[in-house]
Amino acid sequence: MIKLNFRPAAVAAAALAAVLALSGCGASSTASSAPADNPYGLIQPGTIRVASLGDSKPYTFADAQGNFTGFDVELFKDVAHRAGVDNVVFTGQDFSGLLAAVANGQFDVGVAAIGITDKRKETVDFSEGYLAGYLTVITTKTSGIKDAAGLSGKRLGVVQGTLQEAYAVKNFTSADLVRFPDNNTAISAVNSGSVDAHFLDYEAAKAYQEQYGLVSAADIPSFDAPAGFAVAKGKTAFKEALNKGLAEAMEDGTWKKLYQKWFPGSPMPEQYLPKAEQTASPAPSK
Ligand code: SNW
Repeated sequence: MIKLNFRPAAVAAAALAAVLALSGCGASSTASSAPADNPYGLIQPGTIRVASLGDSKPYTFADAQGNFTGFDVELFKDVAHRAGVDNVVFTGQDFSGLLAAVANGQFDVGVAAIGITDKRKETVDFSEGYLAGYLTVITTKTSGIKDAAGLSGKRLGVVQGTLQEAYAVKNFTSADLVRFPDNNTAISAVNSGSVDAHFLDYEAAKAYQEQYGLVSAADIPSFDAPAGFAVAKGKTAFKEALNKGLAEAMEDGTWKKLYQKWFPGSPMPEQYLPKAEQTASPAPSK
């Protein structure tokens, strides 16, 4: 493959490449080509492999044809395009394995309304936040559960590895937690009566309420853990390109357009709107 050619510049470049390879300075050990061809250290240069979820409508889900869509999916594709990558491949995973799969290099990024927390930052890095909302308990019309206190002695579903699981362990101590691999399985259990309620993200809860006539019993703010794109630690150029694309998508109104498309009628977190549309008055200048 390498043609030997003794022009001084080529020799110098080859020597430099050898030094970089020996010193491990190729940024990412998973990069399969030189950093110059693969500035983001992608698993396959030119393609972004995304770990996602097939059943978190309207954030991330697979449609009837098996194509991934939803707010997070469309926002991520837009941001990837701004970063110069149009080939974006989504794969459905169980939530519990998602961050580990990103950390160990099976995927370039995790996109699934993943809340940014210090605990998760031990495993992966995150882009800036792009969504801040509520965690919601949904139940049947006949369960009698009207609020969080009503969960006492009841069987409550959570998806393994979610913030809902952590919150329930800490705060719903008198509920009987039942762990599920994904939302669809948990909602089937609610509908069949084998659990009394399920605890999931606000917009996904809304979608299931509409689909199955379920009702919300509690909304818990999760604004301190806004969703971000999860990337392997050390992929700084990739993370920064995503952050730049995100900021542009927010400033030019793309974020707002997607939010209104996928979350119609939901309260809009102001911090992601174009600066000119944010009403919070700036600190008075003296
Ligand atoms: O923390 C929230 C955030 O404020 C926004 O509402 C989007 O969802 C969250 O990131 C929480 N999401 C859960 C989590 O990060 C569940 C993710 C999922 O089921 N896909 O664990």
